[in-house]
Amino acid sequence: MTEILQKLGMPAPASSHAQGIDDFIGYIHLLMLALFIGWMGYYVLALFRFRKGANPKADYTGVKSSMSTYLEIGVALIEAVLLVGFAIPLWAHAVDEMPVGKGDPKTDPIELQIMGMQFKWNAHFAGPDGKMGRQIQTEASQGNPFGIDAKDPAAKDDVVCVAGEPFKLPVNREAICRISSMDVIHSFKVAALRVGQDAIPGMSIPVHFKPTKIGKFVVTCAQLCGSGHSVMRGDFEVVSQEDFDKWFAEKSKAGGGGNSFE
Ligand SMILES: [Cu+2]
Repeated sequence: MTEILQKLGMPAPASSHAQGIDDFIGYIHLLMLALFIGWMGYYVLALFRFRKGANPKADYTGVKSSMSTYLEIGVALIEAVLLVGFAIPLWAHAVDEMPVGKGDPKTDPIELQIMGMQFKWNAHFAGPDGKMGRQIQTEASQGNPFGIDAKDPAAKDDVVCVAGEPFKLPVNREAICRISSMDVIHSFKVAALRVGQDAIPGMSIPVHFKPTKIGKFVVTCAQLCGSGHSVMRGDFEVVSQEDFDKWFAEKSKAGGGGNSFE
């Protein structure tokens, strides 16, 4: 399935769950194909069976048994059980189960905030102290979309990438992105990772994934958000843990969060 999807323009899967999503898309299409063939067969059968030649006089009474009603109710009940009993709980489980670290800063999930704004994506990591600087909503601006309080000591070492500056993520390590928006509704979309989540002002919605391929990727916006929607992008790079550590240390020392906004 992945090969067919790639021929149709889908980028090669680059996260641990991407293959599962591709397989899922494949199964849905196979199911739709089976339904299509089944219904088309039924349609042709109906055309043949109720043709004018075999039925010169129309029958206005129609079906008398209640069988079809019971069948319809049965199908609706089975679908309701599948949806409410299985699909929704399983999906909620998959989405809500955040990866938990074991206390090792090298292998624990890396957490960051992602902020959409017209028309850019911004990223904010806690610095080496593991603490994100205080954020004041009313202080948020184009240059400081996270509203980081420069006076807070915890903000001094934060790593912040704004105004289109690319950010980095370590390969083969869980990432938890808390997605938000500064203005209108955007949607965080990374096709190669098979990740998508709406960015809603006033909400912080977590998504988690594990990138498995080193390379350059693009966050696009999947929610029409204004005149610059089509050019709204956020570049990021998935790199080895060593390269990530080097970049992170440099960015943090350069005075990420706090200093640049004083
Ligand atoms: Cu947008």
